[in-house]
Amino acid sequence: MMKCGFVAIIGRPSAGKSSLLNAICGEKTAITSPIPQTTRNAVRGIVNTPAGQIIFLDTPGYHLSDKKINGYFKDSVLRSINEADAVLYVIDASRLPGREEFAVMELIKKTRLPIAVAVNKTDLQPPHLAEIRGLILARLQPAALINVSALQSLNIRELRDAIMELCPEGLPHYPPDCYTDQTPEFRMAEIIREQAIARCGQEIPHALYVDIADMEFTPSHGGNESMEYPLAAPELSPKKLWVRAFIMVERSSQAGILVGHRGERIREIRIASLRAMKKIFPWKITLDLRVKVHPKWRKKDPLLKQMYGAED
Ligand SMILES: Nc1nc2c(ncn2[C@@H]2O[C@H](COP(=O)(O)OP(=O)(O)OP(=O)(O)O)[C@@H](O)[C@H]2O)c(=O)[nH]1
Ligand SMILES: [Mg+2]
Repeated sequence: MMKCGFVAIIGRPSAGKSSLLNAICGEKTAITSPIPQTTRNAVRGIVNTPAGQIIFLDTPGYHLSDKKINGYFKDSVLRSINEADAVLYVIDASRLPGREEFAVMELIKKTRLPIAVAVNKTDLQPPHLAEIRGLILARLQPAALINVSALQSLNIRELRDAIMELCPEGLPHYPPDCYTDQTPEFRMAEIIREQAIARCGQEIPHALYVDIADMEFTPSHGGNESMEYPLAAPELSPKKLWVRAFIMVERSSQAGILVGHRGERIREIRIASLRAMKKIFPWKITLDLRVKVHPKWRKKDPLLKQMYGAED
């Protein structure tokens, strides 16, 4: 009998959840960066093997903070847990667990779902590895506890197979050639955000979001363009896509940094984004990318709800 299950990926910011998802999927499904709190939405990555299908829900890093925006991220973690048949707990083995890590363990324990633990970043030869494994075993009863490296793809297949074991029996939810359910619009915004984060300092990443303002195909086919997955192969799609996007920041000083001297930085972000888009979309894309200031957007509930809230 085939397996099919939803698996929530839970862990602290920067534990390597999204990197691990990409390693397991073998596709770049979720954006990653060294800045904590990169992931903001529960992003789905789908893995198919002869044994069955796993639908991973990558979540924002679980973070103890009272900021308004963080409440949305926490809710997203809880919603993913509610939807899940099992939990993949990712822990960064290069950091000794503290208060926040123990809070994550508590949260996971409370779910009563089967747990697989990925002890990540073992490529860094973490000195506290044995201690961390001991702490996990003392606090959780994981069905699997596996040392991995998302960066070097160590033990990824073992982890994947162990997670499949935890999934219930069932038929696949998605066609086998799907590896994500994100809309092209969402993925474009994420790609631009990743490239912007990679090119600015520590504080700006949290202050920016990307707005895809306009998308238009030429030649147009009456506006009813199919953007359903799986996308057509490039040779089957002679269409051109024109996209206008804004990188939104909170202050004009941040806008200045993103634009750069004579527009150098925004140009780099645009070119790198196009390069990344070319790898996953079948269309020839023209990107009009600008920076705009949206003061205090992180305090505005309607926007936060629209971007990071529940779907309905
Ligand atoms: N050395 C090493 N670095 C890793 C590994 N996995 C991830 N990283 C790095 O850790 C940083 C965070 O990775 P992400 O995958 O974005 O982490 P995340 O848990 O999704 O973070 P949030 O979305 O912010 O919660 C990035 O700089 C990754 O390159 C690993 O196995 N080894
Ligand atoms: Mg992430």
